[in-house]
Parts: sequence; structure tokens; C-alpha cells
Amino acid sequence: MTTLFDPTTAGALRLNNRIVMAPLTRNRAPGAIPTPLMATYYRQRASAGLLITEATAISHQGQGYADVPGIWSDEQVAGWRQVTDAVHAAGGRIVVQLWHVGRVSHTSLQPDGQKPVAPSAITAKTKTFILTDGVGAFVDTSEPRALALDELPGIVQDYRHAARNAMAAGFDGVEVHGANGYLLDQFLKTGSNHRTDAFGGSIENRARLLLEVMRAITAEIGGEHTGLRLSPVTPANDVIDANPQALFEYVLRELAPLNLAFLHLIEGATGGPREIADRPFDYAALQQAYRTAGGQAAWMANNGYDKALANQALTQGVDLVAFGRPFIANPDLVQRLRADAPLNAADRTTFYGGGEKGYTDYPALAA
Ligand code: 8OZ
Repeated sequence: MTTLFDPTTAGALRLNNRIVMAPLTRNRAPGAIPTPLMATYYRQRASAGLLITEATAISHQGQGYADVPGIWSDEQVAGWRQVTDAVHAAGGRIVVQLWHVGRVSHTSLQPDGQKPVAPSAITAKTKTFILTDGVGAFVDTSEPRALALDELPGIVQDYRHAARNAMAAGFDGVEVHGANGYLLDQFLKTGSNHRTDAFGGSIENRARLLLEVMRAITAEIGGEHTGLRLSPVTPANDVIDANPQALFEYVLRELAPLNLAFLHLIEGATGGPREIADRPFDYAALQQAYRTAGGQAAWMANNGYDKALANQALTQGVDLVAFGRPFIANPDLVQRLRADAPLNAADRTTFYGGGEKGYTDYPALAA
């Protein structure tokens, strides 16, 4: 029987096991440039079969929180190079999560203090985190402006450029952040997309930006180096779709020919309940739609998994399981799961921002 500890492949990626470190926002990149401390943090966790970095902005416009990293400049690429070298030296694999926040931002984080951008000028009822004179605070997101039709090719180009930078920085590939109410998810879903042009209205139109982004990235770096994260029913960041089952089955059928490395599904509410009473979703039917269309990507499941639930999922069509919060406090999570050892508890007060405390100082099991 296959277990979490058996090696596998995902596109071009050869993984030592099926345990994935989920993307985790940690806000420790001042000026959006990855630091040596971040290299230590990721190296400590390199026994995961695959590391997915924290969400990383593809452009200044794509920034939505203080001190999150970017991957649009050469200086950022050089910063990430320290991270990928450290992880590879420790025998791990790492992809960078490519992120445009869309409307989940604040004017103070945007170029020249401009409004954040979105499919439609609808403010998200959610908070972001900003720094004012070095003091952090959670604040309401700013009112966005709707992107003009002629701006969308530039957004696609920013993703493509970020993917090229990712390979230059030594990553094994990228994960496109299509989840959690950020730009691509805002375009997908009826609640946030009220456009009347070719990028709004029908499912085909709402899916168009995501599909153009995925086609551009796979043309640039190859599908075998490309993954995608989706969250069909999460309420995170105030998104909702009227008919998510039909929407996501369409998206996955269209993605089938792209030869993707993996598809990463957040089941239920991100970081919350796996089942949402008024938002049912059939993930097995989604996978069936993708496989029937010829899609071969590894299927990565996420949200609230423990060892028993993960091993059960491996018998039901899941190939990889992503663990989030357990990796914050347990750099050697793979070893601990293998040994059924107790897990360190994570300190919430150090999740976002700060230095080594609550970041690189969690102990591994004694040798
Ligand atoms: C927590 C805090 C800020 C951002 C996501 C990138 O939910 C995030 C995020 C999580 O995908």
C-alpha cells in the first residue's frame, strides 16, 4: 500500500515523499526581498517531498501585505537564489507560489499610492496588514478600481516574467496562486466579477484570465514545472461563486492539455472547516472531470489533514498531501509523522512578521 513516505513524481519534479509544505505567509521580507533567514527557514523544512514558498508577488501592483516577498526584480531573484541553493543542498525540492492579490490590498502598498486593481470596483470585506512608520496594523482593504480590458495582457505578461525569474532563481517550478480570493479567484467567481466584456459573465469568460495565465506560464517554463492552487468554495477574502462545481470542472477540463505537474485543491474553508454546510462541493467529481479530459497532473489535497486522513486519501486518488500550520512549528514534520512523535505547538503571535522567534527556532526531534 502506498504511504505518505513513498517517493513519487509530479511532472518534472522527483519527490522523496508525498508530504508537501503548503504555502505559508510569514511577512519576513522587508522591501519584498528574500533574506538569509528565509533560506534557513526553508532549509530546515527541506525533508518535505516538496516545499511551496509563501505567496510571492509577481509585481508591485500584486502586493497586498507588508513585508511579503516578490519575484519581479533581479534583486529579489538573487535573494531567492540563496533559498533554492539551501533547499537543494539539503536534498529538497521547492517551487515558488506566484501571487497577484488584486483587490486584497491597500493604497499604501501600491505603486504611487494608487487604488488596488480588481475585475470590478467592489471592495472586499476583508483585512490586510500594513506598516505605518514601522508599526504594523490590520486595516480594511482599499476600494479597488476595475482593470481596463487593455491592461489584462500586461498582467499575463507579469505572470510570465515572474515564472521566468523563478527558473532563473533556481526553483524547481512554480505554483500559480489561483485560490483564496486573490486576483485570479476574483475573476473566476460571480461575487467579485461583474464585468460585461470577454472576461466576465459566462464561465468561459470568467475563467479566461486564469487560463491565459496558465497557458503563458506553461509556454515559458513548461507544464511539467507548473502547478496551480484552487479553492472552489473558500469564503476567504470575501469571494463566492454561484455555481462552483460547473465553474471548476470547466477550468480543469481546459487545463487538461497543459501537462501540469500538480493541481493543489483546498477543500472547504481555507484554514477552517473541511465541509461548509451551504457550499457543498464534490472534489472527486472534479478530479474525474479532469482525468476524463486526459489530465495527468499529480493531485494535491490540502486542509486539516493528519497522518491517518492523509493515508486514507492516498487510497482515494490523492497523490500528494499538503500540510500548513504543522510545518510552522515542526521543521522535521516528515520525521515526526513517520515516528508518530508528538508535534510542537505553534505560537500564533509570531505567524506574521518578526525575526527568528517563532520562525527558525522551533526544535527538531533529538537525534
Ligand atoms: C495569510 C495571511 C496573508 C496572506 C493566502 C496568501 O491565504 C495568503 C495569506 C494568508 O493564500
